Order: sequence, then structure tokens, then C-alpha cells
Amino acid sequence: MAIQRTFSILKPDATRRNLTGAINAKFETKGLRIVAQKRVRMSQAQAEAFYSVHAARPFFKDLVGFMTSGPVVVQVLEGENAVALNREIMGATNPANADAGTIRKEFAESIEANSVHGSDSPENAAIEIAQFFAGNEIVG
Ligand code: IDP
Ligand code: MG
Repeated sequence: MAIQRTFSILKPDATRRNLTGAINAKFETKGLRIVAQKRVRMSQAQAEAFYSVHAARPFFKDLVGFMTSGPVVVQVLEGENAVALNREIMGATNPANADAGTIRKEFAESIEANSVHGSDSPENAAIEIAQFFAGNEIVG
């Protein structure tokens, strides 16, 4: 398996509770490197575009409201099999279903305020990274 990059967000529930370091320690301990990072406040347009695949879902409006409710940390993680490894470290979307030791099991507040985003495929990782980072902002 080759070295990959994936897109990660530390969501507003994580920044509000000062958990960015604790969460990133999980990624780094398991072999992912943070090769780009910035703290931003997403605009409504940015959040709607980012989650456009979910536009028809009943939770879409709430999700956009949540993602714009406070600062987030957007970042690029790099490593062997990074897309799947990141998802494994994050745990299931609903923290009630997440495995022990995962970020969402340990830190998530709810199915919506679940602390982290991670790309679900290498194709989407490339699209999502390009929504927030210029090529020269990623330093491997
Ligand atoms: P994922 O983040 O594990 O990939 P997705 O199904 O892509 O999960 O959903 C995107 C985000 O939308 C979730 O991380 C969560 O914040 C929110 N979400 C997903 N399902 C629900 C739901 O049933 N109710 C409220 N929010 C949800
Ligand atoms: Mg998803």
C-alpha cells in the first residue's frame, strides 16, 4: 500500500473543548503525519459546498449550522494507507457504535458533534484537500 494523503477536520465541538492536541496525538501515535494545518471559521457557503453530497439529508441544515458554529482545524494527514487508517482511528459516525479507543468513542458528543471529519476515498480526499489548501501549503 502506497503513501496517501487524506483530509481531516477537527470539528467545532473539539476546538470548543480544547481537544485539538489530544485528538492529533491519536493520529500521530498511529503513524499519520500532519503535513498541512490551519485553524479557520468556515463560512456557510464553504460548509454547504463541503457537505453538498448530503444536501438532501434531513440533518443537512443542522450540520451546516454546527460546522459554522465555531472554529475548526483543517488538516492534511499523510501516511501508509492514510484514507482508511484515518477512518479506523476516527471510529464510526455514531459514537454509540464506535469501537473502544477510537476518537469518536472517546471524544464525540453526539452523532452530529462527532469531533472529526475524514475523507472516505482517495478521490474525495483530493477534492476536499483542494477546497482548503493550495499545493504550496502542504509540506510533506
Ligand atoms: P462520516 O463523517 O463518518 O463520513 P457521513 O455519513 O459522511 O459520516 O456524515 C457527515 C457528517 O454528518 C457526520 O460526521 C455527522 O457530523 C453528520 N451526520 C451524519 N449522520 C447524521 C445524523 O443522522 N444526524 C445528525 N448528523 C449526522
Ligand atoms: Mg463522510
